[in-house]
Amino acid sequence: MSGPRTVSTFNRRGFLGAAGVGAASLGTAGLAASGTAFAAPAPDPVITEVQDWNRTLGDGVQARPYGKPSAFEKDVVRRDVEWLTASRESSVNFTPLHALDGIITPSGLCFERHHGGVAEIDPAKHRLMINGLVDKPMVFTLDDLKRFPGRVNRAYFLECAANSGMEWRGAQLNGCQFTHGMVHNVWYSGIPLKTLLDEAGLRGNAKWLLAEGADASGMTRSIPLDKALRDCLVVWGMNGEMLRPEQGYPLRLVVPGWEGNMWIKWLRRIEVGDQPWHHREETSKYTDLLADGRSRRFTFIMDAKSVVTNPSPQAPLRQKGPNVLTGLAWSGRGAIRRVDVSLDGGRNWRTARIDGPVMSMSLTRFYVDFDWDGREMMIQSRAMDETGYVQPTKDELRKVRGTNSIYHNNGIQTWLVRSNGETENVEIG
Ligand SMILES: Nc1nc2c(c(=O)[nH]1)N[C@H]1C(S)=C(S)[C@@H](COP(=O)(O)O)O[C@H]1N2
Ligand SMILES: [Mo]
Repeated sequence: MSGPRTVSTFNRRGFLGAAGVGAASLGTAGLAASGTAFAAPAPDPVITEVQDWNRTLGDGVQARPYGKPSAFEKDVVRRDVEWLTASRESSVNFTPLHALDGIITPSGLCFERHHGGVAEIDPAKHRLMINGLVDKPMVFTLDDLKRFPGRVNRAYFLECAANSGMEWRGAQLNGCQFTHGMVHNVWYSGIPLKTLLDEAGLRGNAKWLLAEGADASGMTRSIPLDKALRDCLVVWGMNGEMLRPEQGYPLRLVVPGWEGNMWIKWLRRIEVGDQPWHHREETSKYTDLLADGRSRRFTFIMDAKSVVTNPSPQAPLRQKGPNVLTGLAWSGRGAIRRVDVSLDGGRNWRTARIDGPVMSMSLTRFYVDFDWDGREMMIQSRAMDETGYVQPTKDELRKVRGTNSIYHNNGIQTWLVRSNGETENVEIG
């Protein structure tokens, strides 16, 4: 489908006026009386003719020693936005959320964010060092790490703090891949970081860790010790196989629920200290500049957020009658408790049906099965997590945070579905 483009920000009054729809009539926008059936099939050559694949043998086994998606799925790919960054080595691409279902992101479609390109590391030459305020500084090979008892498997979302960052000043990018695609959710296999810290022996004054990557950017982030001991993992596995190079092969730090920047890839060193380091990625980057010139410091947790992935600009509505609306919700504070969906720009809400496992700090899938009568809709979703936190509107966020920010935009997204089914990124205010 189309790449990103800029659309204007809509003002609720202006928009409704232009569309010629009275506010009152939108109360049940898009909801026709139920009973609309699927159309009976017209005479269809696909059924009556013999197709090529019926006539000839297909490839044998081993034609694809490592399987790939069907060639017909060639458009389901990560995409970048060329004007966003100066180089592809320090850049980002986006997960095609509109083309996926369930909660697990296929490994090859996980968005990539790196600051010095993808390090291609020979695992035999990779080490993890633990130094600083420990009794015994240690160096581990990958094989050493795989011999530790207590290995775990966990699914967690990773969201870059800059996800939706281009939307602070209004609707920008036309597709949930671009507005919300800096998130992925995979199964990790590895060991609790606590296991390694226990092995090295923490000194009494230990309070912070510095995690460091082996890539050309030498990415470093300070992590409070209580978080490290609570649930951080050192992982080599991703969706049942080794990590992909893009995701930090052969070793990555997992920091559940916290901003993606802290999940150091190509992890090679953990230094234990008594205070944070205040390196680049936690001072000049990944802090939020407020309207009064002050900055929010250490905004680690990713607050509850959700997005409708279908329909969305890259996945417009094709048919009247029965349709399935679906989307994703997540929270860095725990499990998603409820997702509400509005079809009329936030006037009326209904509770979506959640399907699939609901796990703490993992993507959660929701559905609303509905009949569409061809009316324009303004679709929104609103997540609530187990702490009772409710996803705010973008205007509520701007009131507290101003518009200087890039990071931590978890405001409610609006998609305008036109009567021809075409769908656009808009904002109502
Ligand atoms: N070593 C290293 N780790 C890194 C980065 C990096 O550039 N180098 N980028 C960080 C950022 S900003 C994010 S959002 C996540 C992205 O993880 P992903 O590439 O698996 O999506 O990795 C983080 N870890
Ligand atoms: Mo990031």
